[in-house]
Amino acid sequence: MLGLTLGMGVLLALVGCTATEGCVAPQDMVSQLLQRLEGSVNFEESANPSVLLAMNLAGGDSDTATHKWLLQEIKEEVVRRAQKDMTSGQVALHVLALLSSCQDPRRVHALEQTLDLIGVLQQKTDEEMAKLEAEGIPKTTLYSVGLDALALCLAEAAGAQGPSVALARQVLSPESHLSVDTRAVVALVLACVYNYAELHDVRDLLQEALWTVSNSFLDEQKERNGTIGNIDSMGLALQALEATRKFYAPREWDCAQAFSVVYAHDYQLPMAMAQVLPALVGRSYLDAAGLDCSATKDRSLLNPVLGRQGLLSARIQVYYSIINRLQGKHFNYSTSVEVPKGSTLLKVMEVAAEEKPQTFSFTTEQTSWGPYVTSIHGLAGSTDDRTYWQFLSAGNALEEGVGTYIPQNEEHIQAVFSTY
Ligand code: B12
Ligand SMILES: *[C@@H]1O[C@H](CO)[C@@H](O)[C@H](O)[C@H]1NC(C)=O
Ligand SMILES: *[C@@H]1O[C@H](CO)[C@@H](O)[C@H](O)[C@H]1NC(C)=O
Repeated sequence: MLGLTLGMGVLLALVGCTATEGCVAPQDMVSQLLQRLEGSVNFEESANPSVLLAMNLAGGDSDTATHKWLLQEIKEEVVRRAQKDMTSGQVALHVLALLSSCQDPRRVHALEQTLDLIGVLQQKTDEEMAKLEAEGIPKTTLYSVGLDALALCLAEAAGAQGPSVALARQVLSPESHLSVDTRAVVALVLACVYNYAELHDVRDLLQEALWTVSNSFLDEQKERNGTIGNIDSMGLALQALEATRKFYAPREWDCAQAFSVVYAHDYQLPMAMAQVLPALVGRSYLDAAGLDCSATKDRSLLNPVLGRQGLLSARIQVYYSIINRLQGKHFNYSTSVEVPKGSTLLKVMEVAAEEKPQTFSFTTEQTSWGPYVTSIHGLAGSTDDRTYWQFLSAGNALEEGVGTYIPQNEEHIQAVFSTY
């Protein structure tokens, strides 16, 4: 009897292992997140390619009105804006979204035009690389260069290897302090390019970089009881660990520990959900080009989940300072504002600006992660100078944007004009 039970246990374990490699979240959790992500799509705003990519990777139904709208909008957006107004990274995300929707990014048809989006991406990636080689920093960020090379690699287009070699050197350099998010994207692209690299030196370099990044993630997960970076870098970090197994083998990944951190979090931001969903079904952006294009998927979904809870009526006081000691005329202004408990930092800034418009007026721009603060007190961040308004609380950089961060009573928030 005991023998039989043990035998069954081993058999079941083996089945679980071969079917899924062990790292898949419960189906109801996946459906719930997918539903929430789909519900976040706003037909008044521009379509977010990361959302379409995540829906496709997580096996969402491609026959829904939302899915069709996203795909159509993305094609139109590409034809209208890719060449002129998109950064290289945005073009790359659109390529990934199209690949995952079984569309050919070399021939995007919309608005009675046809565009070779791969050609556009190659050109923009060349511009990033030219600046990286000349000045040591790319036109935008290394994160975006990672996305560029990843999209080129998955589309089997030329031009992924050069950036990958540069990125591998960056992650191995002791001087570069790349964020978890950036290292995760780099790991994804290196794992893709590794399959195509022919030169031994190149393969060795990529392998060493992959080994280094994946082991640093595994070490951090172990040290911090499941967390790698912060909650919003978990999605990309898990995707990277999923995709780089053979580079840290025979070391094993305790994915259950990492997944439990994700399960314990109540995801609200569409971008955060879009980055974590693929990992929860055991996939990564590397699978974007390999989805079964003939299959029609049908999946019944659960009811939408409610958003934020109702706010309490109590009021709190928040101290707010804006500091520029970097550029032009320096300044350092402080104020204290009262807002309803549970208000976002954006609300605090709005109240400060209402009370003292001369000093605290600011502007924002809508982005994939929500409102991004572009200027305060007439001073704007700039990609050319690599400046931005950084937000801190008690000296620590916030891990959320102003549209979601909720200050506590008596908290002191600083906006500091900084470089990156
Ligand atoms: C590069 C980057 C930056 C760069 C962007 C500069 C540039 N010219 O590219 C800089 C250093 C300026 C930056 C700033 C901040 N960032 Co940032 N950033 C990233 C990173 C690594 C990649 C984004 C990217 O390039 N995507 C690819 C491109 C193609 O897509 P995109 O839609 O065009 O990307 C734009 C937006 O992402 C926007 N952006 C970048 N960061 C943030 C943060 C917020 C809150 C918003 C609304 C927009 C935004 O800038 C990108 C380029 O224009 C992500 C990591 C991730 N997992 O996504 C974190 C990330 C988005 N950032 C984050 C944070 C917290 C911030 C700050 C609030 C930090 C702070 N304490 O001040 C500030 C924003 C403050 C403000 N002024 O509103 C968090 C957001 C988490 C959340 N829950 O909201 C992330 C997820 C990192 C993390 N794991 O914590 N960031
Ligand atoms: C580690 O995580 C587990 C599961 O999430 C939790 O039960 C445990 O208390 C945590 N331990 C520490 C030291 O944080
Ligand atoms: C800003 O001014 C306050 C006093 O008003 C001071 O305590 C603080 O150190 C100043 N900060 C900077 C960065 O100059």
